[in-house]
Amino acid sequence: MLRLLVIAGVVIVLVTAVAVTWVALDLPPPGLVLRHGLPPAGGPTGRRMEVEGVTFVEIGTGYFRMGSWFNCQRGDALGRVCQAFGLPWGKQPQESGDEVPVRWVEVRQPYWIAETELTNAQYERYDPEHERDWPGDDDPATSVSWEDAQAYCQWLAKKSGLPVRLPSEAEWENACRAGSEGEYGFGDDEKRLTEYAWFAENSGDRAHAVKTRRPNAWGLFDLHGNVWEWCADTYHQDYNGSPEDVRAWTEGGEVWGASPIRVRRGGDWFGAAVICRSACRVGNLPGVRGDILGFRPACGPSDP
Ligand SMILES: [Ca+2]
Repeated sequence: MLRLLVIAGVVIVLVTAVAVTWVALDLPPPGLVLRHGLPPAGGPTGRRMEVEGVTFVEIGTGYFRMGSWFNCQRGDALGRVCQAFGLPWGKQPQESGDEVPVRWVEVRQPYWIAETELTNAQYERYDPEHERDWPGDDDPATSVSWEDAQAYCQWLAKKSGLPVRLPSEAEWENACRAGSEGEYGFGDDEKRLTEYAWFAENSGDRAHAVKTRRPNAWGLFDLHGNVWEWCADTYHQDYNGSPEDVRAWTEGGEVWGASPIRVRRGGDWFGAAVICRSACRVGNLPGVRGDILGFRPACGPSDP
């Protein structure tokens, strides 16, 4: 009997020690390790394709951590009104808010994402009547609502026979992080943002041609800054209940009137560095248009 009690005690101590270590090191859920060893970070597979003038980069399977312990927005009622109108608040530590809980997300199947924001020239193959906010062919197409962006993706899908669509938030954040767990795809040093992004400090109050700042580690441009990018998801106030993989989270979420709020990502030429962070999220009505807001299409399966 005594021997059994000793064995049970040792087992309890061991299990507790492992659990404490797991939490302390913030390791991924045990299932991930058991199935795959340490989770691979994923990244570009090396495959690229061009569809109607749009270059897509294939992102491979793997795991990444989504979210942040900091928030660029207030999480209260006034903050949500400001979110709806795209007004940023300062970066604030958050125990609750729209970038938590930070969590592991799995890319179960490769997906494609455009190398750049969609440009005027690319968008106008679909809509020749599009009125440009920015004059250049290679400037990002703006004044496109979420519905316009959806319609473009559906047009390109039909024309190409490929599953072109808006990226999910998780796909977008994975592409933006490019393997980095810092505030930005290149790490935490805000001073380096000028190398990678057009934003308030260097834009001269205008959007710029795509691919005129440095690419991130996965060869993708302008995820940070230049123009905000629509994602497929409805806007939720936090990540509780979100999918464990990169599929778009479209069940539930915030509603304004009868309309679901949609998510935009990445900050813009007008915004401060804080809103260009990889984890920053803003919700908007899907019909909103403006010269700070565009998108980059994605393609491929998002369901496991
Ligand atoms: Ca952008």
